[in-house]
Amino acid sequence: MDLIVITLIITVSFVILSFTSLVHKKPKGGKYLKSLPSFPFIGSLLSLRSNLPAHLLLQSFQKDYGDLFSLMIGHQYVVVINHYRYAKEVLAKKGMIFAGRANTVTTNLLSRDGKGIAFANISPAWRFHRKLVHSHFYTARSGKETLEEIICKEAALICSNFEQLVASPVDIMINLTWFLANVIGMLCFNSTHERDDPEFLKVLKYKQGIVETVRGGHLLDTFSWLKYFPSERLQALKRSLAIRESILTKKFEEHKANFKSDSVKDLTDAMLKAQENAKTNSLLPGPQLTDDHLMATMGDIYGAGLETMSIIHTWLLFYLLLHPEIQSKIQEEIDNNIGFERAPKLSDRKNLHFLNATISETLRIQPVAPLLIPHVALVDTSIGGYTIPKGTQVTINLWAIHHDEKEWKNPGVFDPTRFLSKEGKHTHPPSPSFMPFGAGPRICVGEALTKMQLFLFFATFLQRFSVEFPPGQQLTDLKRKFRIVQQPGDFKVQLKSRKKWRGCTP
Ligand code: PLO
Repeated sequence: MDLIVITLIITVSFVILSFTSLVHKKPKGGKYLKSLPSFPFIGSLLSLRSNLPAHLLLQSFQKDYGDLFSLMIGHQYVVVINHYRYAKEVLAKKGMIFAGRANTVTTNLLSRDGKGIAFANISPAWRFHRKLVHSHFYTARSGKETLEEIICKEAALICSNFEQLVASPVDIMINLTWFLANVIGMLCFNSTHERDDPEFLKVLKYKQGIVETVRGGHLLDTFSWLKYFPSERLQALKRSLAIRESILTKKFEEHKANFKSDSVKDLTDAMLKAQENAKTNSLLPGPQLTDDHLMATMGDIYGAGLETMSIIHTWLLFYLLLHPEIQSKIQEEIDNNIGFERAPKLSDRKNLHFLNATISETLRIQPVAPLLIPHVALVDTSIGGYTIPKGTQVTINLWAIHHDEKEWKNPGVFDPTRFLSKEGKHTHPPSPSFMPFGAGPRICVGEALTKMQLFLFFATFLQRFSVEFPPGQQLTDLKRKFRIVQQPGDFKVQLKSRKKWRGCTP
């Protein structure tokens, strides 16, 4: 780096240092949380240097700092929660007070400056976009396939595809992602991809590019002025976003050209219809239904639908490989309750207790976003009686909550039976320390979709197949890549068509 840049960094740092020390003084008289050691300008960064992923590092501070403590990231006051009691206070009881989102360089780029759903601050428009998605996903739609029909059709298709792949080990992640992309693609755009469609491969590429660069606790998100300096990470994010932009814009323009308000086929049409209605209905938030807003929501839903689903399906499949006895139990349940004459349906959920328990246990042991997305206090408030000034960022350590030894016996052990009653029924979580989709006003919009999809896919899959590690490729765990989500490493499986299924294929 040349001298001018270094001098610039030092000057800017001092300006910011003096500015932040004026602005971020905590009001006197409050009851403040125990804090990690913190220094001017860098905050607690020295204590945060570690090879551990952030959720494990923050959990490790629990011993000395308790379930609720604070730290400084640069000049940002951050509160960390490692216990469900405080998490519920923030997410549910005071959900509206803590419903803000942090303003960071990378999430601002991703969300077109805070638009859409996941990274937008709450507002009537944000609520409207959420409702639109919710009602499009879950409300019965006349003349159109239901969510259940879409998932069942795509699950049957991928399973027929798997039939061709039983001869040799299969790269499972890409195949699962293809199926999941088709479900969310149908919901968002009423379209699917062929397995080798170049556009699908481009989607995988940009998705990975975004996940690798967005909000990874990087310095760029701490010191936003760094964006004015050359940054490979920022360039990589911009490149991925440009690919996403070209794909989503194409879909959006096609929808606009063919739009008929009496035939709403997918989420994009539903949003275009709301945009059209807003022209005549002053109760609709017209200024927040511009093309830019719609594209942001589209990007969030398609992105979240694809990424989170592929992570959780991959983990569940991996646990089936690790525990053949769990696999057999689910298959026994399927054989007894569904048989082979028909495909599984959503109404079978009430009978397949072991599969439901396996889904819950996967969501517990491997939270997709171990630190959720940080919440921000919109006004001066409190958590557990401690003073929380407006603007505080709250990081909820879902990993610590789902692995709390006081709440879960041997939390690191995969054991679906913890979600079963004595009679073998899938019951409510045995501990309140379980919130895989968050809680309160910002709870995940895709919660019901995720549970439906996991159930229908694995019921369909296990009716037809068993899975094993390919010979000589036995694993005991997967590598994890922790970013905004925790991605599992790739692995191969050996599919085996079940004898019973082969005998009775409907
Ligand atoms: C995944 C990559 C996409 O291209 C963009 C995107 C949008 C929404 C994000 C999602 C990514 C990751 C998972 C997130 C989701 C919003 C809610 C979800 C963060 C970055 C979770 C698990 O909180």
